Amino acid sequence: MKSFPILSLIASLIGSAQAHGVFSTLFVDGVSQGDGKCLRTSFTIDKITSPITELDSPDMACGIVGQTPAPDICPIKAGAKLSFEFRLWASGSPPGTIDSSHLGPMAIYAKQVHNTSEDPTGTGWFKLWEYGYDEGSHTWATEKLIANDGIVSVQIPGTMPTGQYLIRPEILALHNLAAGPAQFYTGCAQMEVKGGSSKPLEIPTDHLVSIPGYIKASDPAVNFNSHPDAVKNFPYIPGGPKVYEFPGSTESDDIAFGPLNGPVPSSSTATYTTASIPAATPETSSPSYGGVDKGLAVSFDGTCGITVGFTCLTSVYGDCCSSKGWCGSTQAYCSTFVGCQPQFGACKQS
Ligand SMILES: [Cu+2]
Repeated sequence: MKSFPILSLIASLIGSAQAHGVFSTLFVDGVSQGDGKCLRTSFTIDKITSPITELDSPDMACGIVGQTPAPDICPIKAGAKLSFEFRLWASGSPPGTIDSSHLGPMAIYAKQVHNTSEDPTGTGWFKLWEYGYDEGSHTWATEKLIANDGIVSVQIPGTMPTGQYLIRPEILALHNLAAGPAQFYTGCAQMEVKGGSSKPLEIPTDHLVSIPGYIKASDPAVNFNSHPDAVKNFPYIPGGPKVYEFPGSTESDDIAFGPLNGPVPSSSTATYTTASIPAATPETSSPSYGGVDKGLAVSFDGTCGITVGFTCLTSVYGDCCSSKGWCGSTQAYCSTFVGCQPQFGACKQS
């Protein structure tokens, strides 16, 4: 019987070489936006379906061609349902979602951007939804996905601030750990949320991560062998940050793996409260917060200054407002000698 494990290994290697997956299509309230539309993907290169296995690769952010912006942006009403289709091949031929061997968790991340053509790598990413392994039904997220014809959905919170975002569905396949690393499959849709909160996006810093960087090769979440033959020690704990729940958010797994045209709860009308700006605590070695008007809204898009009326203080882009009206945290933004604007953020006398 010595040949059997070898044959089965060869079979599994062939299987994993042939049948991967790709995020191919975005749906808004059940309506396809068109294959590839608004997505940072490619329908002409075969490797687009290949797994990403180097966790520090920029490909982790938006996929294998994810550094290249899509030419379009899909407008989304706050409260809309977004659905993401994964396919074996971008073209849909031959049909399929991802090979059923690819057992593992899924998540959906988002990042607010000044412009959807931005480099997607770096901080600002937060998690809207995740699904690991359900011990009650003995089901991994990818099994739910395959059973749902490759569709996973999330409701954009009604209180999500208006603005441009990248949204990033993720599959983490853990079936092949005996032979190789964990496999990520991801991509990004470029979208503009309309009719949401006019308040700035305020994600607690412990919910914000950098991609790549949010998961390391040593993390238990990427070292849990999901292969049916592997000895497993549940529960499986997904990696990355905790899911950020917007005020009045209604995320549920019923929506996630429900039908494309299934009902969605009416969008939330919860009011948004702006966190108060921390009191000034000047120290000689750190930026001074001298003249900041505490009534200013925190920049949600990286702009600042008198014309937009935003402060950079506590913004995700950095605390300092440059002479040209952009938030940042380096010398070019923070030095008073190059025009840092102390009334719209922190500045340094150097
Ligand atoms: Cu694969």
